[in-house]
Amino acid sequence: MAAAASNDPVALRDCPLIVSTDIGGDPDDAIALALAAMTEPRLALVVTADEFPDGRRSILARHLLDLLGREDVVVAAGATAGESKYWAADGLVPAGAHPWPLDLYATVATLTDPDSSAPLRWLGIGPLTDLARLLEIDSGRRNPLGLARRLRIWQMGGALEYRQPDRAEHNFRLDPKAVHTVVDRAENLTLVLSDHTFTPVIAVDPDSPIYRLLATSSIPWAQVIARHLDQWFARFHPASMLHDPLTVAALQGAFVSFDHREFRIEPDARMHLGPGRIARVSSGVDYLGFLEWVLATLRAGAPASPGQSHAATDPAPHAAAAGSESLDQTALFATHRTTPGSTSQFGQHDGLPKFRQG
Ligand SMILES: [Ca+2]
Repeated sequence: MAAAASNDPVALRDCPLIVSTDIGGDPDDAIALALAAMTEPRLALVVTADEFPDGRRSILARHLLDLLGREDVVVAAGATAGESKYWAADGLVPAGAHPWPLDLYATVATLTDPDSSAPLRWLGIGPLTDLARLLEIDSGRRNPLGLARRLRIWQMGGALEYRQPDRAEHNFRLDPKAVHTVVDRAENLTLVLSDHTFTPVIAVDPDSPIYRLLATSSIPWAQVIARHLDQWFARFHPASMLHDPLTVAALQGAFVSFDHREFRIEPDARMHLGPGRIARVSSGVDYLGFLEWVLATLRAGAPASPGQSHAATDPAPHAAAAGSESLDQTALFATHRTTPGSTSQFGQHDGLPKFRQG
């Protein structure tokens, strides 16, 4: 089957999708999960990098998916790697909600026929701990699923020209050993580098159309994400960069271009070009097309075709639609963010706000 040998997002569209996330800290994970829930019918499993003993990240993922009408998606609290200082989602889930312990490997096994070679898609938007663990478990099985070969992985993380040369990018830094395991073993790895996600062009702050769309909506899922953003702004940073939503777009073959590059990984997970491992890494981004797609998709509560976001001009009949602003705001957004020489609202700060992945 063509998809078995392919990394083409279109050919892989009908393959099950697993999302690995540290949702609950930087709200870009919650926005990414909402976009995936709206646009990926084959979204099957969400694994949370849940370092809190109460599994709160998995509870938040479960609640958000339920509000988005995706009760069909399984949620599992994953490994205890992460950075507990980043939590910005207090009081956003129903009282008494609790996590459901699941065996991650067994759950992944239910998504596929063990005798098949069909691909599974993996969207990594947090530390690589659970992915590494799955690859290790699988390789030690008498009858492995062949995950190292079958997983098509899109991971947000790594950097070739990190702005802080003395440290690795955030997701890589959280678990360097897992990075080595994944880079050594996974045969189909695509990295959306911080080099391309860390830019104020895709930062959401209280003046952003994306924030206003969510904050002025009465739809419950939109309210949860808006309150989550509020807590993030109040506790950590004045904006949230859309690192993880951009990785969702990359998984769908939209807005991000890639090249095969050869690189090595330091023990602390810093990346350098040169002999070592080869993977597909991001090489360029259509930021404005991406922002229009995010806004149109959230407004419609349903898929907006990449590059055709203006098709969503009709008020969406979908019950989950967040839309209340006119689509004209999309054009304003694009203009606002790209005026040559403009730093938009960031020009009002002494310097760029310090972001999570910094
Ligand atoms: Ca994340």
